Formats: sequence, C-alpha cells, structure tokens
Amino acid sequence: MKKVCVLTGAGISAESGIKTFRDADGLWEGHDVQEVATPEGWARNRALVLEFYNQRRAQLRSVKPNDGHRALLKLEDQLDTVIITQNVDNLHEKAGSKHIIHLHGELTKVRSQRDPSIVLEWEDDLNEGDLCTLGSQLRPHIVWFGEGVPKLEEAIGHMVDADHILIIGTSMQVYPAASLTAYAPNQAKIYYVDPNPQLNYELSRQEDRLKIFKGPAGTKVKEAVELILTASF
Ligand code: BJW
Repeated sequence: MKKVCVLTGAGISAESGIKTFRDADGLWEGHDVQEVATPEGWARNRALVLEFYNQRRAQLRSVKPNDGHRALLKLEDQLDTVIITQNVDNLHEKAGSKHIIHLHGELTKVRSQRDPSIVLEWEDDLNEGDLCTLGSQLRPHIVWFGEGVPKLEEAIGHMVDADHILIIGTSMQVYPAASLTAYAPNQAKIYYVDPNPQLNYELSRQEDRLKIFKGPAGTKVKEAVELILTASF
C-alpha cells in the first residue's frame, strides 16, 4: 500500500477560526514571541505565558474541524497515512483522524517542569501552583523556540518511506519541521496546499516533483487528495 505523509500547519485550522502565526493579524502580531514561546519567557513571566495558553486552550472548546481536516479521512481510509502536524490544537483528532504526530506539542496536555516524561491531560486553565507528583510546577506541553523536538525522529522515520507528501497550510519557515521533506525518497511526489505557498530551501530543490494547490485548505485539500488517490491505484 502506498504511504502518505501529511505535514500540516496553522493554515489548515484557519477556516475553523484559529489564527495562524505569521499572516497579517496572526497570533504573533499581538505578542512578543520571545515572551510567550521560549523557555526564557517562561522563566521571566510564568503568569503571562500561562494566560496566553489558557486563552488558546479555552478556544479549543468551541472550534470545530473544517473540510480541510475532514478531506484527509478519505486518504486515511485508502492509503497508509500519517499526519505530522505542527499544530497544537486537536482538530485532526476531532475530525476523526487516527495516526497523528504532534511535532510541537498539544494544548490539551501539560508536563512537569522537572521531568518531561510526566505528561498529563489538561482541559481547563493551568495556574501557578499546579504541581506534578514531584512537586514541580506544570507547564504547557508545547515545544518552544530553542527547545528540541522530541517527535522529530518518529516523523523522519515515516518520511523516509513516503510515496506522497501532502503539505497543508504552513509557511515552511520553522525548522526542523520545514526540512522534513528532505528525508523523503527522490521519487516521492510532493503536494502543497496554501493560499500563499512559500518555497523554502528544501522545497526549491524539489520543485521538479512538487505540485502546488494555491488556495484555502477548505477546498483545495480535497483536490489534492483526489490526485494522490488517482496516482496510487
Ligand atoms: C492557509 C490558510 C487557509 C492561511 N488554508 N492555508 C535561524 C535559521 C533556521 C532555524 C533557526 C534560526 N534561528 C533559530 C532557529 C530554530 C528555530 C526556528 O526554526 N526558527 C525560525 C522561525 C527561524 N526552531 C526551533 O527553535 C525549534 N527547535 C530547535 O531547532 O531545536 C534545536 C535543539 C535541538 C536539541 C536541543 C535543543 C534545541 C523549535 C520550534 C518550535 C516552534 N514552536 C511554535 C510555537 C508553538 C507554541 C504555540 O503554538 O504557541 O510552533 S512556533 C509556531 O510556528 C508554531 C507553529 O507550529 C510553527 C509553524 O508555523 P506554521 O504552522 O507554518 O504557521 P504560519 O503562520 O507560519 O503559516 C501559516 C500558513 O497558513 C501560511 O503559509 C498561510 O499562507 C497559510 N494559510 N490561511 C490553507 N485557509
């Protein structure tokens, strides 16, 4: 069975009402990244960081998956498919997808500051004084800038076997996620759905096997999925 690696970013959740990071009016517009998405920011001002993630966790309760998330189900039904998402939301899960790797963590989980292997499900606000069993402060289960990406090896392990790579709604600027396509076999086909696709260094070297679907995920993912299925049987 053909293998598909789907790499998603903030754009696939945009039509569900979740802001992207780098678009105009994106999440970083009103926030200093250094203050809310780095270990240094966390050390400086825990309350600010907790509030930033508490607001986003609360938003998850009201948002729903869109046609872009749902279009992937057909792919998963028919081919060996893994979704490697940079998103910390849970919309792929809510859509019914099964094999999901969260490269940058999950909003609905928290972890111990002292022992990163202590990870808890967390639906409500996280506050100062919420402690793990070791007595250490719990923090959002998010990969901040400057931190390692623990699921990277697992994601690479799938990329090396890919026949098709479907990239959706990501600016392909944040590494190491943005370099994942470089691990795919030379014959793997790459499809990129985005209203404003940006070819980074890796993709510009793979242009001969790249097909771009310029437009929103809500309509274009379905087209890309149909093409992948047609090419697979
Ligand atoms: C639509 C749409 C619609 C809109 N339909 N599409 C210099 C050079 C290279 C690298 C570095 C460098 N300096 C530092 C680095 C490393 C750094 C990095 O890459 N920085 C770059 C920004 C330069 N990377 C890291 O620090 C990573 N760690 C690391 O490298 O560790 C090394 C290490 C090893 C061992 C030990 C210790 C260290 C970690 C990166 C973590 C990223 N985390 C974030 C924040 C998570 C927290 C949170 O969510 O709050 O993850 S950053 C943020 O960006 C988030 C996202 O997952 C990630 C990617 O963003 P994404 O998804 O691409 O969103 P946008 O907004 O950029 O793009 C949206 C796209 O959607 C656009 O293209 C739109 O057009 C499109 N769109 N509407 C479809 N309807």
